Amino acid sequence: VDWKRSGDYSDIIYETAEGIAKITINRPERHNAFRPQTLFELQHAFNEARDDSEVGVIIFTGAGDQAFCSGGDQKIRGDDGYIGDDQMARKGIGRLNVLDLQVQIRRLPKPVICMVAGWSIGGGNVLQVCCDLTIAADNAKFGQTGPKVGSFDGGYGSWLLAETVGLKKAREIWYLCRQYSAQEALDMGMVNTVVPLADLERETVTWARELLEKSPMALRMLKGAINAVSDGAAGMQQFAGDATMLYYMSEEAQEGRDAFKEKRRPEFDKFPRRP
Ligand code: 2NE
Repeated sequence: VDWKRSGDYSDIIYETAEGIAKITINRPERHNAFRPQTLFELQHAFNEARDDSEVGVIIFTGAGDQAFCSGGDQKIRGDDGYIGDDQMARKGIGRLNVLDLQVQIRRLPKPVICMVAGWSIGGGNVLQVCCDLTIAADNAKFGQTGPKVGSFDGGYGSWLLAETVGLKKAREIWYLCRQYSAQEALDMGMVNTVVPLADLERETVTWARELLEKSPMALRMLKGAINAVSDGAAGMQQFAGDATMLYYMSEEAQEGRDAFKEKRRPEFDKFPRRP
């Protein structure tokens, strides 16, 4: 794939090609642990991909073949969150802005494929769980570490994981902080497939191309529908917004708009009252 790099980022890489955006966490010296700046940049890049009408699928990955992401950068963890170099940090205030990124991935109306080589650990694995699909290399290793390092994710990290692998397995993963091979992750339904490391990007791009052949609106509605069940009112809000968008695209809704602009009564009688 002839990736074209764009954007001015320090912690990530943003690339596009053939209708695919690839977003890479680029801190391999820390197994791609994230700091506040990483998350600001990821949020920006995911928005770019959302707004680019040429992009239909997003691949989310980590630089190198040792890790997708090892979660929050413990070396810059303060007493109330992760300390960056922004105005909050100057007041000694930390951030947990990975939670905003999780929500953003869930709300993004295009499929996000997580491409995992090596470690997918802690808050990194929660991001993996939030993605729509996951392609794992055979060297991938998965796990949560919260109870070991003084952290936990009681949101998507807990109950979306439980929805994905079942309650008993989710408790085991969180309570015991064990590490699981790619094959074990596949067996418990946490990833979609496992491929040799050398084939990881090729296979992921194949999945992305397959998605690009499908109806973008159908994929958007399916992502919203599947997420709505576990996202409660917020999920329904997004789904309802999509229903409004589809209604705006109908002649019936456009008749209402046109009648207002032309200062006449709308002629809704010409539209069938569907069963
Ligand atoms: C991932 C793991 C098991 C890998 O072990 P190993 O032995 O293969 O590598 P090593 O030597 O530990 O790591 C390589 C370098 O990356 C750094 C290490 O410190 C090391 O650098 P040096 O110290 O040698 O210079 N590194 C790795 N992970 C890092 C991290 N998260 N922060 C900063 N530096 C890191 C092993 O490295 C490991 O267990 N890592 C920690 C995983 C972890 O506990 N993550 C945080 C969970 S909490 C979280 O993410 C979170 C949340 O729960 C809720 C909200 C927000 C965040």
